[in-house]
Amino acid sequence: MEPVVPLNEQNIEHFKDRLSTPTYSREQSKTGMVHIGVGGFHRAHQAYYTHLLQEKDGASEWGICGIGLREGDRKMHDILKKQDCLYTLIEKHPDGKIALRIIGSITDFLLGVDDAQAVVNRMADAATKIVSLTITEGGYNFNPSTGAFDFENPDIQHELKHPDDPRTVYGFLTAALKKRRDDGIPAFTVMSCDNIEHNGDIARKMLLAFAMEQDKSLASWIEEEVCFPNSMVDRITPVTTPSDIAYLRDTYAMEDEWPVTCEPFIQWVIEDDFSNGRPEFEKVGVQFVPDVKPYEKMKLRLLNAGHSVLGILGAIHGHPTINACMEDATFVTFLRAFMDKEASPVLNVLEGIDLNSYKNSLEERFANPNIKDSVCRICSESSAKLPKFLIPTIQENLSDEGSIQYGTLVIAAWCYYSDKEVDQNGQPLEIIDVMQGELHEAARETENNRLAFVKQETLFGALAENERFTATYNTMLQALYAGNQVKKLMQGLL
Ligand code: CS2
Repeated sequence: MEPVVPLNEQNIEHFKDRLSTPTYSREQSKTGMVHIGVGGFHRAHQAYYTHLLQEKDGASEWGICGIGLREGDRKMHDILKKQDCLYTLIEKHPDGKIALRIIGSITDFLLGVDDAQAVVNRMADAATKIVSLTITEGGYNFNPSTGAFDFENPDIQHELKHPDDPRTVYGFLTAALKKRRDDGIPAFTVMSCDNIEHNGDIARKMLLAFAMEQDKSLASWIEEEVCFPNSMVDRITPVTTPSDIAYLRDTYAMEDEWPVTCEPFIQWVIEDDFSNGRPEFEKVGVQFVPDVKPYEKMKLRLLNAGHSVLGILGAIHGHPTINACMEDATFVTFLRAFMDKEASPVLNVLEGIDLNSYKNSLEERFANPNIKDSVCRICSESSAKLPKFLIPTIQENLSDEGSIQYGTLVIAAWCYYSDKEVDQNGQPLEIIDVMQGELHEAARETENNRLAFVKQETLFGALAENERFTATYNTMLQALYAGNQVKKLMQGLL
């Protein structure tokens, strides 16, 4: 058997003949972008687009330095550092075809928990033109129902008292921007790549709220100098599994400890609003538009909400993956009914976009049998996702006299899921949610107080006060708690 060779810069020559390896000089790469939150999605999306651009024209000033701010980022840091920041992107097509690329656009990785000053210095370096973020919906530190910055967060409290010891993204951004201002270096752009409507506006609002408390003159400088483009980002990136690692080992005799898998589809629509220059991403298919909001809303309310609909209902039914849900006709019809009758009516129609083909393409993407995106990944952090993806659709339909039954069944199922923590076959559910303790407590109250779960105002706003909602919700909840199969309830609505 051929010996297994670890992936790193020195061994890249070895893989050149069988795999697509970077054709640009990584040594000449300067760090033009610093990225906070290097997970699968960043590596399949922005780092991939940057790699394509570097393949095309060198683009050597736009290398990426990854940053991890949490202890949980250490594993990714250690593996990537060991591999000279190289990793394999495994693109899985529905017909079984696999496209492999070794991505070289990330050139360094720093951990804020180990050396906060090194992170601040890198962000404050004149070569850094953009600080980009995938810190997840929960990372923005705002109250989902009021939208206000959460000053109660102990790390935020700490940073306000000790600006030299940053912990959260806000502490790091302000420390670095202050240093740039004091050193006479132009501001960088803060480019949010998270699934939040108006992600740039939210990043701006939160950073300014924090900076105002910390240093008013710095806040004014940020207000004047820093651009925060809104963007819509899209590529389904399931969690890497041991079989992905084994596949590279067995087929290519390569040891990549953390490859990334993704679907072939990719999209990035972004506002052309940068403080200090930007890569020419349009050369590799990124769309620059004056206003991204309608695109963001369409994606969040159809793709992400659609995922949550399948994920939550699929989880309690016992489907392990999104593609398993799409092999079940009831789920397919239910998803389409939700998209057509509840999500689409409250969207602004985009000129030049055919909503029907967009929904058809979502169905195809969700059905990709090789992606095997677990319902566990989709349901993870639902407390941060549903208030952005699904609850606004229900609220808007309540105001517009629109249909709410499909969305409401998902909320009732979420309560059941949070309460029981097993599926309807008695199998344990793997629940990942920072709020799971509170969700479980509130859901447990349901036996005595039907509305306890939806009375959590930070998540649901005033939904529990709306009679049409509570009547629909109660009927569904009762049916679920009486032991009816969720699939039966779904069929009853179709
Ligand atoms: C998913 C997203 O976890 C989720 O909520 O809907 O991660 C989704 O796969 C990406 O946004 C696709 O672009």
